Amino acid sequence: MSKVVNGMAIPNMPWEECPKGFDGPIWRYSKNPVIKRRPHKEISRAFNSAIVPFNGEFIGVFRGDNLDDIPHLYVGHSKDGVNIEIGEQIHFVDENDNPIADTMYQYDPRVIPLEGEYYIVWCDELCGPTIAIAKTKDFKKFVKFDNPFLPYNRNGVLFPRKVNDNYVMLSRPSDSGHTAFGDIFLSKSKDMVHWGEHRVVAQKGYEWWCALKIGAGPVPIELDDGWLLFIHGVNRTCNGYVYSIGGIILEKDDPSKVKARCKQFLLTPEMDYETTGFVPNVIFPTCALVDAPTGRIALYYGSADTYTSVAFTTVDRVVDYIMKNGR
Ligand code: BMA
Repeated sequence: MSKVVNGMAIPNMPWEECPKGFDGPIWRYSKNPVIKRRPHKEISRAFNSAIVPFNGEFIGVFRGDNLDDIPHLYVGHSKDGVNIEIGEQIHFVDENDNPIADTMYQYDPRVIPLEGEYYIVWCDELCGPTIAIAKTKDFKKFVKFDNPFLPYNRNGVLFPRKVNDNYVMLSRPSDSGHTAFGDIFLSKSKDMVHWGEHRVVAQKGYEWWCALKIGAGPVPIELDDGWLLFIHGVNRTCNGYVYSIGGIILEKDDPSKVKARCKQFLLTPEMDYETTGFVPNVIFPTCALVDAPTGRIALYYGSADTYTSVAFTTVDRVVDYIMKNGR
């Protein structure tokens, strides 16, 4: 049995028991999707987003695709984690409080609680897509730093603590378009500014569901015996890309090493809100709330690049599934 360490109790996080007779590793929320089309007057679709517990409720950073299809970041609030109200667009300042001009687009934010603050890592425009980083204490003022990586790169995910005295970031180097390749890399930094010691963590698979590319999903979940990382994996069909959700366990003291990697997907597009929408057949995990005492997980994922959806599992159930079906 794996135990969550360094986690917190989130007794009010969304939860539904596993449906009777269901034997898969992850089950969907019965009221999906939790964010439907047109959630805000400026936004046609909100998805691939992240929330965290905050003052007894939940707050997050949301990707909102505007009425011209271009994505920007918005703050969102929720009392219960599923009824989510999207508020103001985020504009960044530098460390001296000077406004920074909005880049052309921003998307797929992760929110990482780290050393008493919240880091936001997302895909930003810098002569093409690459990873950007900012931090906030209150979700009102967001201080942006220099981009940690050169273009092109996406799916930056910070670990929630230093490992062996280094900040650690996963990323997925890419091209400027709908990248037809993708592997997960790990980079280290002493100061959150200079990143190096790059390592390949996991490459696209032999398995067809993740044969084209894989990328990190939510912030890795620290266990007593490793790190649980949900990923996206992409299959290229004659009718376009299909994005599923997979799982990997990384070594506790050296998370550039894979302990087990699930050969099968954990969840694949099946429901109408996953197979139909702006980009059909996409489920894309970007956030996991974990209640440390019970090991319950609420996994947030974008569906069909149109909606935000939630699925549930427990640490024991999903780790057991990954180990049994691992390579
Ligand atoms: C990826 C990213 C995601 C998106 C996915 C499917 O490359 O751009 O934002 O959900 O494609 O369209």
